[in-house]
Amino acid sequence: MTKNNMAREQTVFNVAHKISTKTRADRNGHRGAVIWLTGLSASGKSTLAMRVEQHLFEKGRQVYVLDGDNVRRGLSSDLGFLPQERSENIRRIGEVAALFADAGVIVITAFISPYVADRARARQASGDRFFEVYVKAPLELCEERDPKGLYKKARAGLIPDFTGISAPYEPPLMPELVVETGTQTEAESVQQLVSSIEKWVSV
Ligand code: ADX
Repeated sequence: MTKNNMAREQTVFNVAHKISTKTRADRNGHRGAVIWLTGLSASGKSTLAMRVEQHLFEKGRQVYVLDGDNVRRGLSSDLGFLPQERSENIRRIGEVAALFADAGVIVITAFISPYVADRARARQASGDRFFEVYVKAPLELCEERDPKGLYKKARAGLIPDFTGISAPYEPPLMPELVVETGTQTEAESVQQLVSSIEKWVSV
């Protein structure tokens, strides 16, 4: 333990809220939760997240999407795609998502989050409010979809460390849910997610 860490332990304290988790859940009619979508680029994470957000919002739920591309333009604008930078990106999102869930919100995160260890740390930050969803599509299909033209650029060597091409993706070992976007329609995937989330957040 460094001198700095010791100082922090002795000088930074936990401050208790006066509003309990249960009080927040009772008012919202649902629990807070982190719905952690992980999968390759172009597997459908953002599309699904935004559609599910819309569905839940229309049903009166407190819901918000944290999306990789958006967060990388702000909170994580100082980070690139090296392994340690992705880890830091996911660490930040894991902590921010945990705060959202604590506030009673259903937060849907849409990040590649390629490393098992980083996702495990995000789970730790939220405990039993964390639900991992593997948005699964074969690499060939993602590459064929290539909505942002990034796979093409990665294959041409213009983007280094591209997930699935020149950087690894470690699939979840025991996700709470697998959504097969390669074989289902978008509407089916949305429905599958919405009904699982409704179950997970019920009071
Ligand atoms: S993560 O690995 O740190 O979780 P994140 O989800 O935030 O990644 O960002 C992924 C998005 O950044 C992709 O959808 C793509 O648009 C863009 N991107 C740019 N460079 C890369 C890269 N080298 N690997 C993966 N995605 C990249």
